Amino acid sequence: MILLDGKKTSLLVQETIAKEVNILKKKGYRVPHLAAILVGDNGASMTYVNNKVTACQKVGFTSSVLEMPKNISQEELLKQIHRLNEDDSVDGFIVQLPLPKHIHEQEILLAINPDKDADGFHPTNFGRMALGLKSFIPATPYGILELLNQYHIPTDGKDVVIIGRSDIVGRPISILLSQKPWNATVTLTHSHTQNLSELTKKADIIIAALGIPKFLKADMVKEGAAIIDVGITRIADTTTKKGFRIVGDVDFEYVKEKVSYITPVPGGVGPMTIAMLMKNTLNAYKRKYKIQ
Ligand code: L34
Repeated sequence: MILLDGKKTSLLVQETIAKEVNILKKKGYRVPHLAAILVGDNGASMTYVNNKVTACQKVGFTSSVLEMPKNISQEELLKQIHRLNEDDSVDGFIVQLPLPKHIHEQEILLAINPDKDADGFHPTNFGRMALGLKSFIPATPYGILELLNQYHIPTDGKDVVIIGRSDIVGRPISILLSQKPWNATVTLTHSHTQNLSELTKKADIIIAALGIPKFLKADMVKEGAAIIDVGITRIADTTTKKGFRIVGDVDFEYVKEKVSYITPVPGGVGPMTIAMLMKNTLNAYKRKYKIQ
């Protein structure tokens, strides 16, 4: 079994970006700038945004975080987005999800200038991606593709089963893997899927992105399969310093004995998400200044 090391791979991606930033600097360009809007005080969201800021420092980007109270109005949040849309010093920005219940998420994402949409969540970018046109690819699916690529895991003609149809992970990765150059045969499963095990047991690659800890058991996977675990649920654990531990959607201890490749949680898809957000930000910058 080979562990798909997202931490190590994310560092490789970030090193490449850092080199490019250095070249830009030498040429007298300013460095790329990523902004993030963080609403409320969700612990996980705060950690993820912090990790994004740290990555910006690592690759040499400018970053800024706009922290908003959890009772912010729809109107005020839209105003902040318009401000970032118009701020020429900001190349890309994200609105960290989830948002509080009273906020209309679709309207918020629709307000982001597609050229600055480093998450690729705007319908224009999602539509472009689905048509195979140039677009920002959502960071988590992009990270999964990069991990498969770095470890030379073939997808061409392979059976891929995805568990979970979210707008951020399941749906976009299903579209991407079915396209060229990946050429996989994709099955997108969800809570209404019948006989899920029958499908997963035939899969060469399984992507678990449903958000239920340890959902994918050893008896659901084929010997030698590749397993991508996107789950990152926090479970209370008083024996740890932080008071919780992070558990993936895969029953790792048992599944790992049976498969060829598997991502750990943490240290798998999470760090790749961060690295590919950096890549999207650099791409937004390069497109803006027509570099390459
Ligand atoms: N707008 N909202 C927007 N864009 C995104 O791309 C995200 N996502 C998801 C949640 N909301 C979002 C993220 O950034 C999930 N996500 C994310 C980012 C980073 C990590 C996990 C999820 C990450 O760094 N994970 C570490 C452990 C972090 C910890 O200690 O909790 C890991 O090793 O998996």
